[in-house]
Amino acid sequence: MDHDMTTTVSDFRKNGFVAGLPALSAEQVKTLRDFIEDLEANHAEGAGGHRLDQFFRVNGHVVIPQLAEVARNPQILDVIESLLGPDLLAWSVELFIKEPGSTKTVSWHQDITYWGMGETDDEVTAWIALSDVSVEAGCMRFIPGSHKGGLVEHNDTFSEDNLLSRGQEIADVREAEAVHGPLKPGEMSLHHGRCFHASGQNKSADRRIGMAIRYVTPGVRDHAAGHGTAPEHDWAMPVRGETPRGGWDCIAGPRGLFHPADLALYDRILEGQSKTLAAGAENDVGMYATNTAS
Ligand SMILES: O=C(O)CCC(=O)C(=O)O
Repeated sequence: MDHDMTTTVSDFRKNGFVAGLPALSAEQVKTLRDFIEDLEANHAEGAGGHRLDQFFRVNGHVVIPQLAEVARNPQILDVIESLLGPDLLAWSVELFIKEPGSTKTVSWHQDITYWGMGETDDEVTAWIALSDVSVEAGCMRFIPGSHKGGLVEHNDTFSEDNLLSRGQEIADVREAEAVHGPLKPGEMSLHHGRCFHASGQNKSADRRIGMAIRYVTPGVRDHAAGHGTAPEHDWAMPVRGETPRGGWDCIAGPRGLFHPADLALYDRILEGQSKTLAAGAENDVGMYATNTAS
C-alpha cells in the first residue's frame, strides 16, 4: 500500500470518513454531467412506469449503464478495496442533486439504519462530486469518530425538504464537532455506514450534483443474519474479486439504457428493498422521495 493509501485508511478508521480523494478526471466529470443533464432534458418521464428521479434516487446502476460503469471505476475500487478487502459489490448507486437556491437538506443520520445490514463495518459509501461541492453549495458534514459507536435512535420527520426517504434524523448530535467535507469536481469522500453525516442548502449559483455508490462485501448479509436484520433477498452488482456464492442475487449490469428486462429487475429489487426500508415506519415510505428540487 502506498503512503497516501495508508493515510487514507488510517484517517478513515479513526474518523469514519475522508474527503478530497481523486476519483474522476475533469473529462470524465464533464461526460457524466452532460449525460445526466441530457437525460433530465430528454427522458424526465423515465421508463417502465417510473420517472427519471426514481432511478436517480436509488439503484440507478440497474438500468443506466453509465452509472454502473462509475461503480466499476478501478481508481475508486482500489481505495474501497483497501478498506473492505478484495471482494466487492455495489449495492446501490444514487444521485444527490440540489438546485441552486433549493431548500433541500439532508438531516443527521447513519446510512445503514434501515438497510437490513445490522451494524456492519462492511459498508462504505463513495460520494463523487460532479460539480463544485463547496461549503456554500451544501457539502456534507461529518461527526468524526461517530462510526465507533453502534446505531443510534432516529426519528422519522417525513419532512418535504429532506432528501432522505423517511426524513429520518438523529436527535442528539454534537454539531460543534462537525467537520465539512467540501469536494472539487471529480473528487470523492468516503464515509462509513455508521458515521453521522448531514448537509445543508445549496446557496451557490450552480447545481450541486453528487453520485453516491454504496459498496459492501459479500459477508454483509451473513453478519446481518446474526443480528436478525438481513432481508430474505438482497441484490448487488459484483464489481471486484470473487462472485459471492450464497445469499445474494447478483446483478450483471444493465443491458442498455432502460432495457425492459432491467426495468423488470428494477421493480423486483424495489419491492424487496422497500420492505426492509419501511420496517417500523408509521407513514408510507416512498422508495424513495424525489431527490431533486428547484
Ligand atoms: O448528498 C448529501 O448531501 C447526502 C448524501 C448522503 O447522505 C449519503 O450519501 O449517504
